Amino acid sequence: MTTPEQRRQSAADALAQQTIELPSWAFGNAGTRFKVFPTAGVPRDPFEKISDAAQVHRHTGAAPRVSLHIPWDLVDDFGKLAAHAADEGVTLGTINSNVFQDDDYKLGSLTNADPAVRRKAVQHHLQCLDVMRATGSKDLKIWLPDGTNYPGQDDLRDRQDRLAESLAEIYAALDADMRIVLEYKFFEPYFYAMDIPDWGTSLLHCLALGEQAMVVLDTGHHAPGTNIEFIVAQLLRAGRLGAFDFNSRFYGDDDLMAGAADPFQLFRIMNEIVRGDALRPDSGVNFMLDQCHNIEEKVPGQIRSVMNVQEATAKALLVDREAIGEAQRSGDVLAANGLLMDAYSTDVRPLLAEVRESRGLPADPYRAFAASGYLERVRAERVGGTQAGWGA
Ligand code: RM4
Ligand code: MN
Repeated sequence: MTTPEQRRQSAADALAQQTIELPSWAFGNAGTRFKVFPTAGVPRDPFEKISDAAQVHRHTGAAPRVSLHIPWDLVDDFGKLAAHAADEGVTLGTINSNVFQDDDYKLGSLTNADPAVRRKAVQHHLQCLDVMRATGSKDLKIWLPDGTNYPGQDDLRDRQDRLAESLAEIYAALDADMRIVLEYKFFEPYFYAMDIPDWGTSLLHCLALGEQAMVVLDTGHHAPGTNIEFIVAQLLRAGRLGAFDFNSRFYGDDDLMAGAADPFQLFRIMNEIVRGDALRPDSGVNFMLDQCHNIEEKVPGQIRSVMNVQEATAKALLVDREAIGEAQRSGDVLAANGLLMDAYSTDVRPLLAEVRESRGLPADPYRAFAASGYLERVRAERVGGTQAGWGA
């Protein structure tokens, strides 16, 4: 039997160790296909993106890594970018490839029927591996935009075979301590059939590739009503959950702040993570955000998102595991459900404030950042040049 105080203490210990990786693209201007609203003070280059991301870490103590997107974050000297990150107190994390913005990829990249286009797409990933060697990154994230719009447009099965071949070439070039993390998405930018539409397809390719290939679960990439925590449980069981892209959705791939649209869903996801003992820093699951902030300020938007993930995690950690296990085994439906809801209904903000203060961090990172004057300073400093933004 654990007491509530013991559960609170072990939750505090686990929360103090939790880390969340930030996406560099969250700090640039973003929008929909209708309009990108510019925001004053937005970074003009990858160095300034890292500086902004470091602010999130400075105030939360929970965001020590930044994902880069190639080519959006291409620089001449990645060693210099890594040194700048270290100066700012963060490290460079996952490298994201991009095969969705080149004319050649209209009919596919790694799946294209034309071997020359497939070669080009594979080469791009090999270039990403070189970037990783310079930055010290260990994960190559592949989100495959490929798909078809019309039945009969291309042979679905041939596309899978070509994909398997292309992935195998990239996989063969990995260093021993590197991983491919393979994302899925059920629709968009193509609408009849995406080539990696779901976790099953991603998992099959990962299993064929080998142990250095893992599935990425982007919380915005499912059909409405999908039970995402079931997928989490299943991938953990298979030992193939490599990473999350956290964000919120109401309708499509909305990329809203994690925990904003459905905090209960985020809690249920984190509950499976805790149940599967995957919160440990060495669990192999990288918790990342994949978001854009179209109408809100970007650094505070990331801080709020990190806090939302922490709150969902704290609640999941407070579930009385022994009691719920007993209720489940004895078939006590209402008691089991009640125990889960008790944890979800707990106000964990005081616990998180305590955890932060015990680490010398502000109790409320959001307010501390607002009071820091950082936004006012960069708005004045970052005048001239071109703001980073979607596609730039
Ligand atoms: C995709 C996917 C990827 C992200 C790109 C920009 O929908 O979520 O993870 O890198 O968008
Ligand atoms: Mn994603």
